[in-house]
Amino acid sequence: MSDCIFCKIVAKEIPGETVYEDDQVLAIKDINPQAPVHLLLITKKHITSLNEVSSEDEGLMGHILMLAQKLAQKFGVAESGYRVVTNIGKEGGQAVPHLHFHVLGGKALGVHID
Ligand code: DGP
Repeated sequence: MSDCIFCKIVAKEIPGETVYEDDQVLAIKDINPQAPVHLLLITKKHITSLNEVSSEDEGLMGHILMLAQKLAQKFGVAESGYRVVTNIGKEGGQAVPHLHFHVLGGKALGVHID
């Protein structure tokens, strides 16, 4: 997707603070962190959101959740607790229409929805 900002970050056309990369996923620090640890785990394949994930992406979904666990450990929030979230669509608060998972931690996170 030529006009997708996360595709451009994956392609290194726009800089991102990379914390992990493999053939399926790029993990970067969020540009506008909501917590001391705020990572974005971005699929290299352009998928608009969880709504567009298909059965062929099952392995990728398992991989990205296991990576969230590993990065939480690496960034020191696994013991204290953290949050993994993906926003979907307009009312889900999704600003960037390219599938990504937020990993948030390093402070007590609120339980409010909005
Ligand atoms: P969401 O609302 O779930 O689509 O979250 C998008 C997140 O992406 C938001 O927390 C800010 C972050 N973001 C947007 N543009 C950039 C960028 O160019 N670089 C980085 N590192 N993060 C970005």
